[in-house]
Amino acid sequence: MLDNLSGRLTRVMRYLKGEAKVTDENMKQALREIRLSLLEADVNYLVVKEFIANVRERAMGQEVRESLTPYQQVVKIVQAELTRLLGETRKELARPQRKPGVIMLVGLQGTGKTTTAGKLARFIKHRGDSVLLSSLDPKRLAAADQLETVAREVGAPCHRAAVDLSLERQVPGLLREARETGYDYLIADTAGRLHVDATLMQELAALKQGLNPVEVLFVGDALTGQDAVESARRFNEAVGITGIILTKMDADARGGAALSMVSATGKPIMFLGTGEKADDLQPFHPDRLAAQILGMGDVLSLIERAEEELDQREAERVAQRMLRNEFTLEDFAAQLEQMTRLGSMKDILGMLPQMGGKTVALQGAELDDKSIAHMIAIIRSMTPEERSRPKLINGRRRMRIARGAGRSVQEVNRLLKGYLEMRKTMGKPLFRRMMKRFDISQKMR
Ligand SMILES: Nc1nc2c(ncn2[C@@H]2O[C@H](COP(=O)(O)OP(=O)(O)O)[C@@H](O)[C@H]2O)c(=O)[nH]1
Ligand SMILES: [Mg+2]
Repeated sequence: MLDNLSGRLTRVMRYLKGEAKVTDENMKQALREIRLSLLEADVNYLVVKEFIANVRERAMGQEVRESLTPYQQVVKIVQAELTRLLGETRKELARPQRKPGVIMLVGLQGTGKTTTAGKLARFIKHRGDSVLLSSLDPKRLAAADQLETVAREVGAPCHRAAVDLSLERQVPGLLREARETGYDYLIADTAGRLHVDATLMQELAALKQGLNPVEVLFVGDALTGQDAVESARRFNEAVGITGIILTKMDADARGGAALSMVSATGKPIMFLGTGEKADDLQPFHPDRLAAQILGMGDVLSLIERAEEELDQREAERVAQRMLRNEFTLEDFAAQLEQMTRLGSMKDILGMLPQMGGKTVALQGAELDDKSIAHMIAIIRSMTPEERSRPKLINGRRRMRIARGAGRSVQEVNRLLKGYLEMRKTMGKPLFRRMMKRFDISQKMR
């Protein structure tokens, strides 16, 4: 996700890190690079201009000049500005005053509305609310079929509009039925078109009146960059939206849509679609994405995601141990095991803090489930004492462990190196602050 932009910005930051002081000269150089990174990411040029002006003003001001760690100050400023650009704070899905709370999905054809309807249903169910999916696209039979398939996958009920009756006439009955059954939410999947057109907008506006939704979410394809931004603006003008879901972020290396959306529409990004499967939906947190773009990883999202699948107590225990710097190889093995249960490995590892551009724990290792199984086998082949005191593991022990696990000594070495680097990261102030913000200690009380 946003790999190109992230790579470039991380390099700029590393360049500044090599400089003892922030001067007019090196700051000018850095700002030029940041500007190019953003333009290359397809961020709107006016947005870039303002961004650079803000960073320049703050970076050349007193706060940096007088600071002992100018590099950190600049990173902080860039991170804050990125966060602002992405919308500052997370906006949660609105709670309905009256059931069902209707969430209407709008957008062009092929952007991912139907897929996202399923993902959202799953998200809402996970929160413990009930949800009904509804296909309000009677002109295309295939549309309702697709939504039914999606609904079955996530275990949510699905309603389809009758083809022989106008939508306006059907909506009151649909709402009444949903209310009487007691659904908390109703997700309305609507028709799309290839281009923004007036008829579609009128239909959607009329439908919105009938549905009286708590959210009208524009679903945009991140890969289409500024086109997605432009169509969000048009939908907002014609229909009025309350938020944005950007799909196909898994394939978007640039990031122009994500970084321009909020300032172009004034509406928050609420979720990111990160794949074709039903659980490939991430609640959007501006601060976390900003940290991730700057190569600082997204530890909070990682923990949140892991937590969903894990025993809560186990997650807290591991987090506590990380904070106390007691994260042993035993914990590492347990984490790896949990990871294999958590969907795509690449996603998870992408969220770990990056150091020097490489994922900390597993440098050079293939990031698939098989190699994770090998790593677990290696740890399992150690004695309990070795697991708690890895310093003991000398050359002879390494050979024994490798033989026991049926792996090579190089793999054992790589695993130990990865583990030690991970521990080092856990000792770093940034990581510890993020863990503290997650506020484990409070939860334990
Ligand atoms: N890679 C990726 N593909 C997605 C994502 N969301 C949707 N898609 C794919 O985009 C295509 C169009 O999705 P669909 O839900 O039918 O779009 P709709 O026409 O707006 O309802 C399908 O092939 C989906 O699998 C996403 O977040 N990542
Ligand atoms: Mg569809």
